[in-house]
Amino acid sequence: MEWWKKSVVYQVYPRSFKDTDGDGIGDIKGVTEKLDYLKDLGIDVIWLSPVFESPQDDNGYDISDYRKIWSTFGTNEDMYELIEEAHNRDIKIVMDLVANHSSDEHDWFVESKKSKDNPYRDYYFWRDEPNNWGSFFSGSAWEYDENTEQYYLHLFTKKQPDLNWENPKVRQEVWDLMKFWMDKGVDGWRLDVISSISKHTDFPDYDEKYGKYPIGDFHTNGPRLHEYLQEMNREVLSKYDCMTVGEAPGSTPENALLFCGNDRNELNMIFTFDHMSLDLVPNSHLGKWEVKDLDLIELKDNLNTWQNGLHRKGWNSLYFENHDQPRIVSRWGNDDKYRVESAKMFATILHMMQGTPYIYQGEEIGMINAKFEIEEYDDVEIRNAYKDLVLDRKMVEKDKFMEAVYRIGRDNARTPMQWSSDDNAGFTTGKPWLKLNPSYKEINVASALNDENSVFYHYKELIKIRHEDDVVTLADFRLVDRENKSVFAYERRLDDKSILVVANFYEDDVDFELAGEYRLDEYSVLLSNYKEFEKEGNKIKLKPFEAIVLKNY
Ligand code: TEU
Repeated sequence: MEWWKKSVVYQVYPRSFKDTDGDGIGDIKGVTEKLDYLKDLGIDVIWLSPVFESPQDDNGYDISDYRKIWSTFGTNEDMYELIEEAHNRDIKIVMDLVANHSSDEHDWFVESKKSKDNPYRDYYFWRDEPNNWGSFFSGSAWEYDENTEQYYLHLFTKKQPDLNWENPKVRQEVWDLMKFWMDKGVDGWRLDVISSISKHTDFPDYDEKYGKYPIGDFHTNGPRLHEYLQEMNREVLSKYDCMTVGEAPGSTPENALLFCGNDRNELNMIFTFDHMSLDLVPNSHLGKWEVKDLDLIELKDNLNTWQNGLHRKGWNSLYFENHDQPRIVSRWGNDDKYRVESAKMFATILHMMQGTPYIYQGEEIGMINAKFEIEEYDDVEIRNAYKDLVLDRKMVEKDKFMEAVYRIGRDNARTPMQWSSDDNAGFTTGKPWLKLNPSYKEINVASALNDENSVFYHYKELIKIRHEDDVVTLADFRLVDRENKSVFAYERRLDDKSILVVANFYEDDVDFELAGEYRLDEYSVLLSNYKEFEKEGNKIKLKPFEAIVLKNY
């Protein structure tokens, strides 16, 4: 079995992970310093958000030199040391390939914008007139260049010009930079916005009914996407024992199999956005900044569709958090009285499903969302949306917009990692680049390690079960009692072996009657987030956010 099918991945956002030189920004030496902590947790792979040279317009997702480590994060030698030290602990390193676009300060773009006949001109998309496509970060996806009197495409900020993958020279540049790092020992890639690398080169306008600067189907899953990925696999990936996960906004289980189907020779798995969009109002004129309550049955149906859509045909990634998503206990759980129970509940329902689980830094100690003044946020997505929607176009009141930022803003995940209750949570001896979440006094690694009932040890146990039990890896998935509005229950079955996961998704006690086909007395407790559970015959009396893993073998 491929190693990444038994692995648990931990995502490090280096800027916020650990600062060792006192400049208030995390660095690569800080990751190396914490390898033993991650080994103790039991993770197998570290996915490192971008650490390459960058002007940091989008915190490193705007790369100006793909072969050089950003000096504030350290040196290439620091990166080689991290790779070696991780490998010494049987931990693999996956880097973040941001090749849908580069920085506008990359040499390629500096050359490209010099003249229409520059050899690098068609490394990017230049047109005489823009179409009506929107940027994910507000405004038009086209920026006018006075010097050559043309517009260039940028699906993100204007400092992130989209690379033209139609140009075989661009693809060769990407293959070469991937091989550069894999020859240094990097074990794979998370591929940023990979579903956008193929453009509809006729650049059709969206229908005007979608308003100003729409973002829709033309932004993803372009005509040559899978041709490019099959070429990437032939030219690079097939030559290494590596793991790949593509960030694929706009994916459904059907087209996910085009990326990661067993016979596709493209990627190993993708990140879908489906389940993490269920509390966003679809096609809102405010984009992602209009939130609604989550419907548990919608979540269960969505996860069920992905579990059964890919099972035995491809492979699922499993996540609730990353550097673009808020803290799940604040978003869908209870980050106050039942923070620990709800954090453990989300971990349980995610990690017992089929696929490779991803833990985002701080998720393993149940970190929560922050509430800052608008001026205290760093994220370019938040800042641009505030200017566009609140100040310029006055499409939403500031208070309502800020409620959405508190709920789903990306900076919720980017506040510095909380290592201890010491100054700056032990993250830095300097001035942190982003305000800390004041919760660090109570929520931190040091207190978690000293508390056998902490969220940390629950994650550690889930990881241990996954490593030791092939049923978790190979079994099928079926929802149990789909119609139940409070309980998320499912079965993993492999031959006559059965794991039952039963989770109360809310804070009210609820009785859960197992259907007759399941005889509770044939099951024993594999893991629970409470000391013991109450049962009467085939009925379980679930406490707030109680999550139980039962097995019959
Ligand atoms: O995100 C791609 C993406 O789809 C964005 O819309 C992102 O999901 C959005 O900001 C969430 O609201 C990737 C990276 O994960 C993100 O950090 C970068 O900002 C973006 O690409 C550009 O590189």
